[in-house]
Amino acid sequence: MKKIHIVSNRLPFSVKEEGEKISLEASVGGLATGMKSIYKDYGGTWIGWSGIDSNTISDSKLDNINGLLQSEKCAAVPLDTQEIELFYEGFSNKTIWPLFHYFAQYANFNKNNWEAYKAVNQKFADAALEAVEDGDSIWVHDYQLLLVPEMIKSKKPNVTVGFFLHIPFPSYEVFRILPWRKEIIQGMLGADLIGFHTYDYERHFFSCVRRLFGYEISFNQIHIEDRIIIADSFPMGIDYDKFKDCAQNVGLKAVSEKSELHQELDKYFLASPDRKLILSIDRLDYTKGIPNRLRAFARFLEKYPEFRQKVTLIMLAVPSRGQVEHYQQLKKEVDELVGQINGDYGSVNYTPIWYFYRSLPFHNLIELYSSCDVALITPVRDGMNLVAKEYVASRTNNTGVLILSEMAGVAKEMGEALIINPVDDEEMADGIHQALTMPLEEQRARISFMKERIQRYDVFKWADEFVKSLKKAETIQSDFLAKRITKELSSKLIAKYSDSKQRAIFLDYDGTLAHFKKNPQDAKPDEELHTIIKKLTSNELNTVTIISGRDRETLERWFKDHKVNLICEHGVWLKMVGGQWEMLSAVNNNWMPNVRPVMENFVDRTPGSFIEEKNYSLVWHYRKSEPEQGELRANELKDELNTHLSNHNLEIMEGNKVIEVKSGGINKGVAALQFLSNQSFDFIMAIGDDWTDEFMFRELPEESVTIKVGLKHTKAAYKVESVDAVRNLLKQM
Ligand code: GDG
Repeated sequence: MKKIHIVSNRLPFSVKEEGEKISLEASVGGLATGMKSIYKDYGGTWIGWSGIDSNTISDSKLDNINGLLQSEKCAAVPLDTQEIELFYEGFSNKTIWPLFHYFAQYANFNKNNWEAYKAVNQKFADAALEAVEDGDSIWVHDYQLLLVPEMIKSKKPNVTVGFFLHIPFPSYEVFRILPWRKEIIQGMLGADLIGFHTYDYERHFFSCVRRLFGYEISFNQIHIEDRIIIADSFPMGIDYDKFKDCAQNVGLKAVSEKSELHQELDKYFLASPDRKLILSIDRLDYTKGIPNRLRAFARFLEKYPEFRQKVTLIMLAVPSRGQVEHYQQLKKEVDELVGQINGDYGSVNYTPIWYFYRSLPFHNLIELYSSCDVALITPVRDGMNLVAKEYVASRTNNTGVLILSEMAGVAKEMGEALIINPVDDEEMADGIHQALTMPLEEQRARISFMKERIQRYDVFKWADEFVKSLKKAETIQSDFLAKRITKELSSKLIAKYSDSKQRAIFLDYDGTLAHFKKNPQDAKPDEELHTIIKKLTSNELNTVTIISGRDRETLERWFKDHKVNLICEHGVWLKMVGGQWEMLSAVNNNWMPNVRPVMENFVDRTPGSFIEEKNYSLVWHYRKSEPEQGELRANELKDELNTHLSNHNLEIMEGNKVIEVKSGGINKGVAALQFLSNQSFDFIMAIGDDWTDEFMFRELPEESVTIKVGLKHTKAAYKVESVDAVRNLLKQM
């Protein structure tokens, strides 16, 4: 079986030094847990930094560490003091982190840091390239390694690369600020599959790809020259059972077995039965909204004085990135705010905020989750936020209330939480009040609903789903390559052409013979195209037909000097060489009962959209839908109609925010067949680039040479990349 390798900034082990003795300690973080099964089942190597500064450790110790890591199937990427400063603390944490979390004012754009980021990404890529073999897959993680996918792909195109971003992907308006924005997107596009926590991050990414590179995106597939890249959302889960089981054990412990913290918590409740605890846990990071949370808590105590003496906020702030200036400022601000609130509202036997600036052991975390009545999780930006899911998983009796910021990715999944705006003190203060007064029944209903989902979609499922999609991406890519016209294939087609005596050649115009132009009237034939058509039509064995959606007048004007037949308006009109325009049509409505349910399904899945029924057509309107979702669904609908309703000779028209399905068997396929019906040909070729040409590819006899321009899924037998490739092929005929 082919292997799957993992690349992440940190390895899933940290190195412990006790005097001369060195050992490894396995990480229990979400990523390490999620990857465990993947890493074991697929027997790959985990590539990453060990956390050791290679400048400050002796060579013999480093060898020792590397040996230990190797036995755990890890390959360490050594980083020295300067690399840590410029690549990690610098570009990763002072540029990408703030910018991607919408703290553009904190982002610094230092060229040296960027150069170091590139160089260190190359180091990671080189280490990965050493581990992989052709046909293997690699899963690269997070914002520190955005350039790695391309660095791997360019050297080993046969390796399937997945990339997952654990933080938000910002809107184009923010992303565009980055001087190296194009390089970053290009780096990510080296992957075959790009994963995000939410659909919003995915659509921001698509928007950046469209705006910066103009690549075509259909569904969730990005089409670049000779590759297809899939982007999708995979909301990361937690090890649900681990949290549930530990919380159950905590609940069963005898007093003597309880930790000191747990005994303190018990004492607090014993002092008065109507006492309540609110929990706040995060790394001390400016994205987590800690000062806002503190201010809102103060506002709560001010607005609802009856809760003073009764409600305590336990705030665990885990030290993080202490070398970076903005984190030092934040620490100062939080220290001051805690002091101020405790000073304002505290008394001899009441401390409003219990503040811990440290990391606690796992069992303490569970004790906090299971003891606190409310979890207050209010980041100003957060890719996902696993603490919210951990709190819910640990509520064994289903009580408790989760207050959640709408800016955290997790809010998309946990609609049953109290969702608040993290900068709105008033709303948060009222949210706290609502949480503390919420009836138990309502608490249970909300928590059990959320539990169901996080139990089902846990971290193992998340990893599995990503790997499944990675395999699908591999198949899509190889399907695409299988149909591509290579040099050898092109010679075979030319030989087939030369051996034939009666040839019918159907050529679509826009996107096939001519490049698209902003103004359609500017796409008229150039000299090269005139020469190609002249040569093709001068061969009397050839019957050449331009078959297009264009109107009669335009086609007639452009091709008046050529001996070509014209079929226009998607098959409504035909004009033979030297003849008059004639209409090809036949109308019926018997397809409508089949199409309506398909459209209704899209109405259900796309808020704001609706169906209009006309005499001979059904129209799906999506102007009022969320714009990017509407576009995405429109593409899906077209594909579904093309795939499932091919027997009906339907004409599917894409208008301005509408998809219209017309009756009547008017399409390029019917027109081409009608054209062929009175004549016999021993070589039929059709070339086209869009979905209207799919009718032609489907209707023409099986032995026809049908060629799709572009990489999209097609009924055609072959594909070519571009208009230029079409012209090159025709020139050889
Ligand atoms: C990034 C993204 C995304 C916290 N304090 C202690 C402790 N923790 C554990 C929690 C939780 C984890 O740390 C924190 O995870 P989050 O998801 O909340 O946040 P980030 O660290 O910022 O993670 C984030 C995540 O990546 C995954 O993709 O959700 O949006 O920013 O698991 O339990 N663990 C222990 N002691 C503590 O004091 N043992």
